[in-house]
Amino acid sequence: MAEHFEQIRVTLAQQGTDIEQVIAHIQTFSIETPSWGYGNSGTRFKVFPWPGAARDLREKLADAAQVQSVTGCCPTVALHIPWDQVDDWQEIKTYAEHLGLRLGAVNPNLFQDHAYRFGSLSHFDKGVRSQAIAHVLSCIEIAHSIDSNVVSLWLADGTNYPGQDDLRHRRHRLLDSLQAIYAALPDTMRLLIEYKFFEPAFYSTDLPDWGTSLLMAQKLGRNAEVLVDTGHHPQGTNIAQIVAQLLDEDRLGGFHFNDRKYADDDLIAGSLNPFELFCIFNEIIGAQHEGNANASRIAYMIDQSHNIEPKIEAMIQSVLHIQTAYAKALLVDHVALQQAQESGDVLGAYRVLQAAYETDVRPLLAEVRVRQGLDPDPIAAFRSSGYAEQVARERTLGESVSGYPGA
Ligand code: LRH
Ligand code: MN
Repeated sequence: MAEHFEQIRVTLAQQGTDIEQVIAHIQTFSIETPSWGYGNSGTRFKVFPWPGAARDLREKLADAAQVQSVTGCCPTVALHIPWDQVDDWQEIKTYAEHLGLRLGAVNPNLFQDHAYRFGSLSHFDKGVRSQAIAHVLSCIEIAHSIDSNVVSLWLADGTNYPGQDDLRHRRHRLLDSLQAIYAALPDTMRLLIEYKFFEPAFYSTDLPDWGTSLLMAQKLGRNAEVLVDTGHHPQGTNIAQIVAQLLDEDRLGGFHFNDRKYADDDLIAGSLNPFELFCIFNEIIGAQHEGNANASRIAYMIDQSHNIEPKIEAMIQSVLHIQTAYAKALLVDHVALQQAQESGDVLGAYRVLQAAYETDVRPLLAEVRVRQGLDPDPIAAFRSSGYAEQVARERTLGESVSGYPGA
């Protein structure tokens, strides 16, 4: 491992990159894990209960603390309301801090109440829209009470048939509702607007793409930004280019990392398209190199459901994939890249990225973990902890509040 690390140091030095700077960036890079990724989840066909799966917020936080203890880069946990609703937010905030965690982005749920058959913030019935707005305002209250500065909004709103509703009227209603929400947002908080091109609506979705979310964010104000869920695009979409555009518009609020082969599969990030993840980080680090302010305030979050695999280990694996893509992107020789780009050296430019992408950064990440007093191999550390077996013994398959239908 050490000689490999030395080799990376020398290669970087040759391109004028100080490996200590790279390590410093990796040490400050953090990834938020989703509470709902630790509970039982599935598809519309089946939820396979996992022995020892977290059944409530306390157990989800305890499992997230395991991920933090072996990776050292996941200090916050995203919440979903009402899946994670509790009576005493101060008590759970203290419990999280006791575990070495902080409570992160608050995700309202505007897709599971019976009232939302025809939508929530875009619904034609003013009463339903008010109910939905009230729910988001209560989530802003929760975020305030747990010192979280992010409310992350995804809407299932849309239609299933042509003519079912007036698409411009839905847009007007959506903007009105978002403006009522934005008016209640403290200036210290950000509203992230997530988009998705389809599902559960199958004809039109009211927030289908980055452009629609960006337009809404720009109409609302400075604290409204776009959230990019990597599983929410039509096949063939160049997500790295969307990232470049949002950075340029200073409205890239955050990510929901996961991976997919077909639709919104919510699989382990980087498990199918690791080069896509690398290209996304290359855009962010390239912008950072040019002083883009947005690039240093991005909320990196995971949004996955682990339907057949062990949930905690899947989360650790995801974190390793994301850290790896980020570390490889830090190795890009930006001077050589710009020279090749501005001299029309197409393949030369590609090979600059390829050189970074094909660098084995495991010794680098291992070094970072050792310096943080961690085991260089988080998966091995977790497996040898016996935690998974312990919770499987302790957590009988009782009543669980995962929120996933049928879970
Ligand atoms: C919608 C989504 C959204 C969450 C949900 C769990 O597909 O990506 O971010 O609310 O998954
Ligand atoms: Mn998402």
